[in-house]
Amino acid sequence: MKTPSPTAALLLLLAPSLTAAHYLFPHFIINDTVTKEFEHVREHDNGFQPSWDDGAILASPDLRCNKGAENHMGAPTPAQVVAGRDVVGFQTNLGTKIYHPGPVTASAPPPPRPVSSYADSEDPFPFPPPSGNVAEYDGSGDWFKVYQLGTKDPWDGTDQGWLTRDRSQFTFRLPAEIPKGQYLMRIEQMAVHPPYKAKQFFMQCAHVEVDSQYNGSPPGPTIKLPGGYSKNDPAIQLDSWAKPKYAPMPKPDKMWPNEDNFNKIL
Ligand SMILES: *[C@@H]1O[C@H](CO)[C@@H](O)[C@H](O)[C@H]1NC(C)=O
Ligand SMILES: [Cu+2]
Repeated sequence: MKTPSPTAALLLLLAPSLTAAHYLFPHFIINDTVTKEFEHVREHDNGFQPSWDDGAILASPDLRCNKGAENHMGAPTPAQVVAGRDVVGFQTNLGTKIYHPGPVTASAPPPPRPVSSYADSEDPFPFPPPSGNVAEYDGSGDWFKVYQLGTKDPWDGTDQGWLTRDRSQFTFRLPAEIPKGQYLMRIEQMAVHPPYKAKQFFMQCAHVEVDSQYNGSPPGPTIKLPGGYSKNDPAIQLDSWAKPKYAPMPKPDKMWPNEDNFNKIL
């Protein structure tokens, strides 16, 4: 029998403390396959830290894919998925269970524009990039929401009533109504447990290449990140200590193309 390498032994020692820490979403999921960490997910430099800073995160580009994500744009390969067919999603680091109450949402901006539609631009640093390449995309475009997980209905206002509670995988069937192209796909968990109306944001982005037959109207409604969230939003005003009976979801108010992926656990 092989003796475990020092690295493996160290990992075993570290595992319990990581489970008690906060979470990352380094694994992309396609159907039943959990891919290697950061194979398709863009790493960031924020470690396990939640983001809030008294709401400053809502006005920061770090709200998109987390602090320092731009330093890792070139690393992931895009996950190859088919709209209307594949189940996609994210798994936490080491299968850590989400123990903070609060919604999980997954959203995507429209694909980076292909060269052909960008021929006469004079902007030297165009975003979305002219290449259509997600590895050059900072997520400054318009984001639409494709998945969300909130509370049981009816909800008794408790932490246990969140459908996100104690889960480590968040998956949904990619809607058919998504145009072909490369995308960033963003997962966000907004922890609502801190006192009063403070929040903790955990977010991360995956690189995804969608194959699709869809050429209908573009996905929407959309928001910008930052810009689309405000401290006054009902979802962010939720006071989890006030025994709420209803949990408003983060913006945008509607999902694309319909609400079928709301609170749906596969
Ligand atoms: C995912 O599962 C569906 C059946 O539910 C299958 O048609 C498809 O080929 C699978 N995708 C991949 C990438 O294996
Ligand atoms: Cu916390």
